[in-house]
Amino acid sequence: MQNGMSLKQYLINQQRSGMDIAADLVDLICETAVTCKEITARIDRASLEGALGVAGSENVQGEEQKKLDIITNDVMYEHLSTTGLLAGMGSEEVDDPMMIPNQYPRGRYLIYFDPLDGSSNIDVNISVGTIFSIVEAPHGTDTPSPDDFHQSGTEQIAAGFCVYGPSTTLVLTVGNGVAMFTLDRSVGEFILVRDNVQIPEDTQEFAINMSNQRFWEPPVQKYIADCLAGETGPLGKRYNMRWVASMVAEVFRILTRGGIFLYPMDERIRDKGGKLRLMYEANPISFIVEQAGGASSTGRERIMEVEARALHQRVPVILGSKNEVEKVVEYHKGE
Ligand code: P6P
Repeated sequence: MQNGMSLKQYLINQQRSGMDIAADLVDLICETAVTCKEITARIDRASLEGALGVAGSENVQGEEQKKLDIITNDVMYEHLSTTGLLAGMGSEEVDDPMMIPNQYPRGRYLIYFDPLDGSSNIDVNISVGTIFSIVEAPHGTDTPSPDDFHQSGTEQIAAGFCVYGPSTTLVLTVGNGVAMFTLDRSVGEFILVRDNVQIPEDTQEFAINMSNQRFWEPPVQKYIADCLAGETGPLGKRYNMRWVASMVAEVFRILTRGGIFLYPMDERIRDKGGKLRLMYEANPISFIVEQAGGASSTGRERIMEVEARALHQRVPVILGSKNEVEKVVEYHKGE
C-alpha cells in the first residue's frame, strides 16, 4: 500500500476538511466497498465455478437475469443487511424495496443499487460494474414505506460505482468532488489514485447505440447526424464514437478523457420512460458527473431534478462533457 491513502482515510480527511459526513455514513460507504471487493472476487471465479450464463428468471423490466445478477444482488443484500446502518434497500434485481430482517438493527439510510450493471457483457468478459446511491431515510424512519423510496437525485448524500475491468476501481462522491480508488489486491484495500476528477468541458467523442437510430426523437437524430457530418458539418469538428454497452465503462472513460454518453428516448420504450433506471443508474451517475464538472440531462430537464415516482422508473440519459450536453439540450429546445 506504501503511501497510498485508503478509502477510509480519504473519508476521514473529508470529515477533517469540514465536510459534514457522519461516522455512520463513512461506515456505510466502507461496507459497500467491501461488497464490491466480494463481487470482484465472484466475477474473477465465475467462469471457474459455472456462474456465467442466464439464471432462468427475469427482472422487473422483463430483462433476462444472469446468474451473476442474482449472486451479486445477494452479496449486497446479505452483507449490507447486517451493518445496522440501513432502513431499507432498492435493487434493480428485486421488484419491491428490500427491508432489513428483524434480527438485525436498522439505521437511517436508504441505499439503491444496480449490483451488476452491463451484465449482458459478463459472458464475453467485457467490463461491468456496481452502481450505488445513498440517501437519508425520510423523516428518520427505520421502517420506510414504498413511497419513502421515491427520493429525487438532489437528495443523494453519496453515490459511487465500481468498475470491474482491467483494474477494479471505485469512483465516489460525497458531494465534495469525485475521487477514484483502485483495489490493491495484495492488501485488499481500495487506494486513492485520483482526487478532484474533472471532466473536460468539450469533447469530440460520443457514445450511443447507433442500431437504435431510427427510433430516436428528432433532436437526437439531428445531433448525431451533425456529429457524423464532421469538420464540414454544423458542429465543425470530426467526432469519434465508442459503445461498450456497459454504462460504468463509458462513464469511467468520460471521467478520464471527456465525452458524451446518450441513451435517449426511443419510440419503442416511450411508454416505459426510457431505457436506463433513475434511482440506481441515472441519479448516482449524474451526481458523480455533476461533481466532476459535467452535466446530466434527459434532454429537457436536469436528471437529478426528475421527480421520483417509482423505484424502477426509467429516464432518457444524456451526460458527460458540460458544453456538449448543453449543445444537445439546445437541439431539444429547437424541436
Ligand atoms: P444496449 C446495461 O444493460 C445498460 O443498462 C447500460 O449499462 C448500458 O449503457 C446499456 O444498458 C446498454 O444498452 O441497448 O446497448 O444493450
